[in-house]
Amino acid sequence: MDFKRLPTVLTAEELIDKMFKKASKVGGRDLKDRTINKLSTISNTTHDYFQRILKEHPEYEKLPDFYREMVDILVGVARLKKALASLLWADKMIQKVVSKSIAETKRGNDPHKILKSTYGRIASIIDQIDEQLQLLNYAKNRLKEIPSLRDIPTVVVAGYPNVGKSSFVAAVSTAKPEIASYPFTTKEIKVGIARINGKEIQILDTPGLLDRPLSEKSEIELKAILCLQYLADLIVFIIDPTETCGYSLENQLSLLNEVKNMFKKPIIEVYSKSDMHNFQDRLTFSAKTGEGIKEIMDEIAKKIKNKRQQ
Ligand SMILES: Nc1nc2c(ncn2[C@@H]2O[C@H](COP(=O)(O)OP(=O)(O)OP(=O)(O)O)[C@@H](O)[C@H]2O)c(=O)[nH]1
Ligand SMILES: [Mg+2]
Repeated sequence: MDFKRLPTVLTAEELIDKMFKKASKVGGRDLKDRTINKLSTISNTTHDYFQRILKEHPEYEKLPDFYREMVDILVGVARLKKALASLLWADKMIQKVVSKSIAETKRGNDPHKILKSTYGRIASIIDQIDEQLQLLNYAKNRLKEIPSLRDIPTVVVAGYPNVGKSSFVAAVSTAKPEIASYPFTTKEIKVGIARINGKEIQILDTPGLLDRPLSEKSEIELKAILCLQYLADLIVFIIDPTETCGYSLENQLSLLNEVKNMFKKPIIEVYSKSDMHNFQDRLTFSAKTGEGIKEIMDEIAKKIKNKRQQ
């Protein structure tokens, strides 16, 4: 599923404008014929327009868990379904109004009058779904954030904000995440590819997590949780013992415990920023000097191999 291909959606005003402009260019043998042509053009174009949008959206409820829950966090599956249903409704209503007006025109009623009143009714139908059209456009922009993932071993890098997760991912994979000295620099999931013994693995950079109950976690943190829950074959948990990240070692270790209890997945605990400290009770690395990175990759290789052999 590639959410980057969802269509742009016009607002009600833009759509009405587009439809009527199109109809204004339609001709015919005489007034009656022209009116019928204009009306069918409007119903055909709105039908095609709505159907094209409907076709581009997946069946959200049937998406794999990770994607469905991401959509739920970013936009809301129920809201999206409602918006898509409203397009179907508008499509049907417009078809109905137009066929009635065409029949009236054929019966010899005043084409000018019919055209004017039908335009008014179509505009009012489209106006009624303006909010839904705007929601679909919002969804297009939000759902772009959802990464396209491959079915290969997946390592999820997690930890408190600012501890050096992105620096690690940048050092070992093809991803080029933003790195900065303030918390929550990473707001979206970034996917990098790394090679281990000639085989590709995915390494996911995630937003920082704080040690607090799930119900209090922000939208940004929830994205990291979904990766840990649904995508991780292996977790690399990064701890910054220098506390230059701005958070205490105690809080970071408490989050580590929570992650261990919550996900029950193979985990590698590592200290970052080894150029600034001498802690030795875990694997340690420095993204700055490159020290210790190879050892962590070796450990990842070992754990992934074990997992595949299970
Ligand atoms: N001295 C030193 N600084 C580092 C190292 N790794 C990262 N930093 C610094 O730590 C800060 C945070 O690095 P990031 O890689 O953006 O941290 P992050 O965990 O991805 O942060 P969020 O995305 O906000 O959660 C930056 O100022 C980095 O330059 C390291 O090995 N040594
Ligand atoms: Mg980051």
